[in-house]
Amino acid sequence: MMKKNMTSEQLAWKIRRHGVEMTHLSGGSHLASILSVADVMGKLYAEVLRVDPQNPKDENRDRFILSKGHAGASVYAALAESGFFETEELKTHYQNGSRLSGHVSHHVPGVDLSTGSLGHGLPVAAGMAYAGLKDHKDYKVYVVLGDGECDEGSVWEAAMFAAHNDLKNLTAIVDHNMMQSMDFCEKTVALGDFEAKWEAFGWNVVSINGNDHNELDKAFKKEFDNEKPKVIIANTKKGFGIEFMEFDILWHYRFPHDGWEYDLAVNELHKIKPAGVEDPYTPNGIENPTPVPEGADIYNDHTTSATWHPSWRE
Ligand SMILES: Cc1ncc(C[n+]2csc(CCOP(=O)(O)OP(=O)(O)O)c2C)c(N)n1
Ligand SMILES: [Mg+2]
Repeated sequence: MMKKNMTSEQLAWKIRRHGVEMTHLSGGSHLASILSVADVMGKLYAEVLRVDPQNPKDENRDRFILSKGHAGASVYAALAESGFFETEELKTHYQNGSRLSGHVSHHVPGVDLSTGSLGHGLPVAAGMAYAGLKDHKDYKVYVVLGDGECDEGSVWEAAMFAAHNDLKNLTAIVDHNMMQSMDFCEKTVALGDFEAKWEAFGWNVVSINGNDHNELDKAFKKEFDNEKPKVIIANTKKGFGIEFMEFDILWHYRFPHDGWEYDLAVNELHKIKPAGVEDPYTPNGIENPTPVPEGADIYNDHTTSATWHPSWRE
């Protein structure tokens, strides 16, 4: 298996397309979470992480943890497209007997930690970074968290530990899509001034549009003149790339059903397909898509509270 050379935009698109297919085939969930983090994952696997599909356990590899493990399809797709295993296997995701379990499994080549129970990725990443410094290794540790996940106390305990121990080799990326599983973060346990909180915990903070590859590029490259860990606040849209899913909480759990949901999802992705990428499932999109039935509540907001909306932040 060879690593396919792709730009981060091309890889991000592939992650989105695999994510639609994997959730569609399995009846699996969290598609909106996969879509919001696809650009971060594309950037990491196309350009940032020093990992080798021929030697997934290389002692000197960069470590990566997808702490928001419910978006497991995004890391499986990134690994398959990077040559860690065949992309054909992605179709088994969430099925009985598949090693590509719904949440992330460390039995899959290239995965450093099983995740899905939120709040554990940063503590483990901090431990890996601490060990790396103690052992005089030059690997780096990257961890992706959800913003709702940051309601977990263990995140802030690890944040203090990382700053106290000057873990400069640690980068956390928060997929700040303003939503969690049932509602907006603001309406669940508000994060307050999020950037200021990380700063107060002793971290270097970069806040960017996390669906913009140029901004991601600058954020990953940005150096600070101190020994502190770095957090990239990636301001994203939950469901980004498929308009009828954007900022609609329904698509945290719902999968694209047969018929118009799947057809429209695929065709929406085809509208933003970068040049030079092939769709492995429906090369030309869906040619005769099922029409959206009359009365479908397609653009309605399904959020439990309707008094605040993330689009207001702009
Ligand atoms: C410890 C724990 N509690 C609850 C859940 C159930 N759960 C799965 S996804 C989710 C919402 C996570 O929101 P966020 O971290 O913002 O991720 P997003 O899907 O928005 O990227 C919750 C509560 C879980 N996986 N782990
Ligand atoms: Mg979120």
